[in-house]
Amino acid sequence: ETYRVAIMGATGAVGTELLDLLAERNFPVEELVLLASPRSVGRELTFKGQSIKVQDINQIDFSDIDLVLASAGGSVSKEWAPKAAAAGAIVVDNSSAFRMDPTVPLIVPEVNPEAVLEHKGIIANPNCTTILMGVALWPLHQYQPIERVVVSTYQSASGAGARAMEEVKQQAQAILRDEKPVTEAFPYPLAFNLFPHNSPLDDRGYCQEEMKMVNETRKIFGVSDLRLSATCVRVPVLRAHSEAINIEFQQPLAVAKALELLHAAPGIKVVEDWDANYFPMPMEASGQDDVLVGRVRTDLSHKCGLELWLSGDQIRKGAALNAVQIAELLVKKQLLKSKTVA
Ligand code: 2RA
Repeated sequence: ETYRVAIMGATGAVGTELLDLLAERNFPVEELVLLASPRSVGRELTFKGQSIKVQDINQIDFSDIDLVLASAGGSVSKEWAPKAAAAGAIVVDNSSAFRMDPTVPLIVPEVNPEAVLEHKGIIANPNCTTILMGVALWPLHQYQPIERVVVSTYQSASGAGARAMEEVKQQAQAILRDEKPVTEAFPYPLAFNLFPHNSPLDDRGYCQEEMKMVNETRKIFGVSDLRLSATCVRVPVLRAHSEAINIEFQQPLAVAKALELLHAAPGIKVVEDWDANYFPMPMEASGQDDVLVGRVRTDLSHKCGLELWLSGDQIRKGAALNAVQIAELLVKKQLLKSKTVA
């Protein structure tokens, strides 16, 4: 069977990665429809050697679409995902609009693939930081329930979009010329700098990005009271996030056992050479499907504690790849129906 697939936000950093991944992974596309904001209408993108014009979302009849991959921001998803689902399409939404909706499965295919069976038309893609952490923690949690997590993130500019990636490069050039850097995509200069994630803060002093890691991980793991505290930081890196994760278990977990579990787990590449002091780096994680995990060590301050470090491509596994893997799961479980008459 082949499917009529629409990409919402086709010209963004995640949108273009979705298009590339559908081709690279040979997803069974009958026809690809590209949707973006009015200012991008008419632009042409290439899919499998074929040039496709970006269309205005207002002109689309979703009753002709089987699958929508949405990455155009929360307001566009809020308006259009329910309409597309009502017209019979299945929507995999990368925005945060529906992630905590109890009728919407929130899925990391390596963690909770079975949740696709519960979809009511919309499936939510978790936040990038949540996906990368979930892939790494799940194999450990399955072996030995996790009591508590403390995570610090080192988030790339790509999390704020393609323009932000350009801006940090321009800022670096400006600073090297002793000029004042332009700050539009970020509130402060990011080049040669870093700052706590600038999403809105709550009354406990946590920002939305940090609470996404808490609430989304609880939903994906099915552990509503999982104890998790996050500090999210934006760093001058282009497209891969890194995370320092401290994990507390009910019983001590030996490093050798943890490494055995991580080596065997899907979506993970263990990267550690202690003699060479070589561990996951964002520069190496960029462009890869796997989450790179390393520097696994016992927490010297807690006998049931374990520390690990990871780097993962924020645009790929952190967004577009996870969404395409959910779409592949829908096909595999015969949940995606083609409206194209055979
Ligand atoms: C960020 N995770 O990195 C958020 C949105 N992609 O800012």
